[in-house]
Amino acid sequence: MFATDDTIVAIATPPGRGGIGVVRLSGPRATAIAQELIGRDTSLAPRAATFTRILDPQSGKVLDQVVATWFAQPHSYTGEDVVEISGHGSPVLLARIVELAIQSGARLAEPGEFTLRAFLNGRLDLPQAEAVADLVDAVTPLQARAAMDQLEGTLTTAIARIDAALFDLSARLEASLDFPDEGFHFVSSDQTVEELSRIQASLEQLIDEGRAGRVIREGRTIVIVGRPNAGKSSLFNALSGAARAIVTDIPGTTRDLLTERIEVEGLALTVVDTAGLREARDQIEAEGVRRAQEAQQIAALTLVVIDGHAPLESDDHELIQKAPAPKLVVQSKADLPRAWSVESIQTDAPAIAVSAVTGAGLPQLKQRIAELLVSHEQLRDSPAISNIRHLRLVEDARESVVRARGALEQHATEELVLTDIVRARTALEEITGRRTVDDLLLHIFTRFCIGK
Ligand SMILES: Nc1nc2c(ncn2[C@@H]2O[C@H](COP(=O)(O)OP(=O)(O)O)[C@@H](O)[C@H]2O)c(=O)[nH]1
Ligand SMILES: [Mg+2]
Repeated sequence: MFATDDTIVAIATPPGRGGIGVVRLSGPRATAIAQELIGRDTSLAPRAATFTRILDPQSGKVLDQVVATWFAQPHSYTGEDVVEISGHGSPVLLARIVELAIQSGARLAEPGEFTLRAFLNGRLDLPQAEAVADLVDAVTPLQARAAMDQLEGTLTTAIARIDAALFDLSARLEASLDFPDEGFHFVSSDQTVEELSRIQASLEQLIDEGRAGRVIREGRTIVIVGRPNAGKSSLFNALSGAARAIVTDIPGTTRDLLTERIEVEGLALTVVDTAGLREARDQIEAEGVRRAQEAQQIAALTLVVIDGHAPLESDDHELIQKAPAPKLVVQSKADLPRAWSVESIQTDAPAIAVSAVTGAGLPQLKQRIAELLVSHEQLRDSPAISNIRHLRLVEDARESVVRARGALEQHATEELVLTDIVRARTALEEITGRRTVDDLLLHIFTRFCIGK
């Protein structure tokens, strides 16, 4: 992996112009290098912002007026000496400051390297470091809240509690192993089974939350299907708030898949508009229909649009039935007189009347979409766990706990039970990063942007 004993530098603000731009230095020579950049007239002080200027050594002229802040180790983001130089937000100036820092002995930081150092120096555990990336990537307020909770340590606390219970159990089992002849059992088999059940329940609760957490963190795809002219493209445009899809009264207008990212009740969703499902008139339409059917396979939710202004046909029932669950029936064109009532369709799927023209029913539709993807409570309290890596490891831990219980119930030796408990703990330690391999760190931290 990367060296950790040198001084790294990078632009910490987003590329492009801005009111200010920040160059960040971290490492043993951060202050020395910053001091070289600003010259001898002013000197940096710990925990203080200093108004100063950067001199270009080539021309001897002032390059920029800046504010330099020294965060003395260990009370900094990385745990090392950090200097943040806030200059004017010009990409050319910031690049020049970085260049000068490199000439003075700094190295250009790799993506995520500041946060990696924070992790290696014990300032953050692994879920917290991962939360930093999620927070920066968040596109909805709900995603930001879930990431912030993780940064605040909700997952770490939950894992630590479970790990402490496992540790306690293993300590007592080991004690019984060490003193087999004393006629003294540190832990009864019944009691152990009971405790393992409790631990299993805690892990299962996390796994449950994780399902909703993943929907929040990763978003989901919803697919709009229906017969030609049902009003699919109009609904797609209404949901995305833009006239993305062409709307005409000519059946078969939409022939390829159209996708748009939207936010619904804090969830980041991708909506897909599809070609109308019918006997295709030509090759292009046939391909469109094939793609529409394929899109349903990846959908987390299917919206089946049925023209509310035209009489129901047998095809419509078939369409609703064939759509994969979970699905929602949308009775379109609610601003026009209705040709049928939503009660007349036989399906377990909820049905909602919506007008793409007036927007009536759209808020209700959005709410139902969100509820079908995650439950009400899960939308209210952000779940402790949302990352697939964490979820897999919690599932591994649960499996080991179940195995330990099974072994106990079959009166296996304490050693066997212990092996599974140790396995469960190993999985949990991999989440928090107490046990890590370089590959995993590389995988996690290269996801970051440079300067983070
Ligand atoms: N009055 C009314 N007309 C609609 C509504 N939604 C769609 N339409 C009309 O129905 C026709 C077909 O719409 P379109 O969205 O292209 O349907 P698609 O073929 O399913 O994509 C167009 O003439 C639209 O203007 C609606 O909510 N109200
Ligand atoms: Mg269309």
